[in-house]
Amino acid sequence: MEVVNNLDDMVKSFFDSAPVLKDADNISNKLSKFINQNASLPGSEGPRRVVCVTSGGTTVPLEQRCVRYIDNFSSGHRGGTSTEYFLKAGYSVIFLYRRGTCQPYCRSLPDDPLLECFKLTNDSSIQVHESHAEAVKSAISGHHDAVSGGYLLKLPFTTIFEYLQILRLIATSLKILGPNAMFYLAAAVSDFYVPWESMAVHKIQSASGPLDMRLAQVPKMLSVLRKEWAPTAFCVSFKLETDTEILLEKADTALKKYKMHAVVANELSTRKEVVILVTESGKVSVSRENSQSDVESPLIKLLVEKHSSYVTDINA
Ligand code: PAZ
Repeated sequence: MEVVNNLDDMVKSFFDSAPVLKDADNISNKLSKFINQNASLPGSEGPRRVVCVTSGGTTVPLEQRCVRYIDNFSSGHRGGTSTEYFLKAGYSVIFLYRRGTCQPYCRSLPDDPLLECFKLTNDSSIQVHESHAEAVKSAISGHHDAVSGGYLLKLPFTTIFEYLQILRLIATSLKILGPNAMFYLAAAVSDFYVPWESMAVHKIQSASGPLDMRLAQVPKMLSVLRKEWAPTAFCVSFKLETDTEILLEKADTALKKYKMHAVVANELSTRKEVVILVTESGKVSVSRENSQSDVESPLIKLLVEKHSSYVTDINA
């Protein structure tokens, strides 16, 4: 495997060797329609703002005709919940999510909603179970209002290749919104991958003995996003660690190194209860009010305020 060190070369090599994105034209068309529509809609302070929320984890395929892949734990809860709060705050949302992970407005539904929420009546029509009626109604109406109103565009990904190719399409399309665009990068993105050209084509055979595989480093696209793809957008990235000792230091480094406007630091076991918002002006601990509420509610409120100040400063 050729080792590429310089960031520009790593980025070029990643995209040049990635498998062609299926449906790229369709995704681009959906994006331009959504962004143009929203660019002409008024928001509470100037034009309507659009946020790209990324959610869930990327997979790293080990074979081109993929049977096995490396995955991670992310459930998409953060992204799905945050999307609801951004919509509530008057933003339009491009929800870039891992197929099969949590969806906005579906948090109160059981794991298998189709089978658990509905029942067949004696005349074979379908009825909602009384116990799930409220959750089903609120999921359908929240989702329907957002999608049919043109405020929510959902784009799925599975692999690291799809994720970064779609993120690039979104970022370059959002460039026209300048500072009114926000990136809220909550997806758990693989740090390592198998380059497509060095990947086995067929299922790796166990008879060949222990597997020895070298993974390349995924280029740090946050830098590219800030410098090239959407240089005036407001960018929020996430930092997850399991060791609290290093969490804030790593978040600080990410803020400076990738020139983020904010970094949300969270620890694996407490991520639904508390996060720390790291910005140039300091660190703020953000907690949920009680066990029934969401930490995303105060977090998005704070970020919306920070985004507003950013837009005002840029326009001044
Ligand atoms: O998806 P989820 O709700 O289970 O978890 C959210 C999270 C921990 C993936 C997110 O808050 C986060 O920190 N994302 C970035 C992870 C990273 O450092 O790569």
